[in-house]
Amino acid sequence: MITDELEHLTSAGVERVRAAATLEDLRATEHELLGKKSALASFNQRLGGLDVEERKEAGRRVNEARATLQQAIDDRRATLAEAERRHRLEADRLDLTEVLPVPGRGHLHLTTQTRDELEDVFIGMGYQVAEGPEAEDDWHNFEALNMPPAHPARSMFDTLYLDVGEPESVLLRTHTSPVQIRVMQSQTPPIYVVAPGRVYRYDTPDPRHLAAFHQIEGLVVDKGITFGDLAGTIEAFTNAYFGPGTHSRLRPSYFPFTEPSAEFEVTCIFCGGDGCRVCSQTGWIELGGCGMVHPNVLRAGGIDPEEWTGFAFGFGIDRLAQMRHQVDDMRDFLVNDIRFLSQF
Ligand code: 2NM
Repeated sequence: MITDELEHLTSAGVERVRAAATLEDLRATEHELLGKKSALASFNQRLGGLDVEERKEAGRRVNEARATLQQAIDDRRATLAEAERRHRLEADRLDLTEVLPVPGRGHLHLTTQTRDELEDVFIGMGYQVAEGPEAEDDWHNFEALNMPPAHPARSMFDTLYLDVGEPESVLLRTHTSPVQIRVMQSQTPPIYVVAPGRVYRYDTPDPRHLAAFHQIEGLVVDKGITFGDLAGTIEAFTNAYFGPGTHSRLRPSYFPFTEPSAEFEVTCIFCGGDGCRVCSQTGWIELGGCGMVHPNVLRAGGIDPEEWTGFAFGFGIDRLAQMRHQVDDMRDFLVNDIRFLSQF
């Protein structure tokens, strides 16, 4: 009697186990078939009413049934676990050979293209390219450039200070001139270098200004360098970069790190110097600043101003790109709108 019931229970149970579709399902089925409240568990209670021999035999059969069900469950669990593992692997598969339907290849940002072209021009003129840290100390960014603490010229640069060390001792460089200081400290003249890179100002962005923009600055230190060498270099650069037929001119200005100082202008590339709306009918477009390196700056760089002289110049890379491509709003450089960027 018990034997028949057990046989039925076992075969029905094995069917249930084989029908379990997931590991989750199987766990529930196992609980139902072998748990404390299962039909199998109730058999153990019924054993108490049997005599010794019968009880022994029935107990053995209950254990057999339990073992059979447990084996079926274990087998099913292994099968389901393998299937779920395969499924997971298939879902996670990353096909590195897959070709996605993208509209085309990307390219360098206009600012980077412009920087690369400028570097090429100066390398062609015999210059080396130098880089330095964007987080600078007050000494390299200001003091060494002839701007001691509280010097009024410091207000020419709206400085972003970092919350590091003493207040206002570490900052985001406001120009790449500190790179030139580092070059002077680490090399002996003759020096012919350009320092391109990102600089920062505490400014509200507008169509012609960004708070983070790019500059390229040049520095020459050699024996007997004169203002004529500076003017000739600016002219040579203008011809090389904008093409023959374009020229440059200097007009007096002020920078604390150069004396004398000048602003330089180049022939308007839109009207060829005839006068148009872009150049306000002047035929010239202002590009950057320059001058003879101040003796205090040479000394800060460890160079004897009695033995060596030099000139320096600098201008904005983003501004140059904006001018050449007639970009109305420089903030578009940073929006990452592919429709804007893919034009260049
Ligand atoms: C400019 C204008 C004028 C400049 C000066 C130096 C240094 F470090 F040698 F003194 N580097 N760059 C300089 C001079 C930069 O940018 C508008």
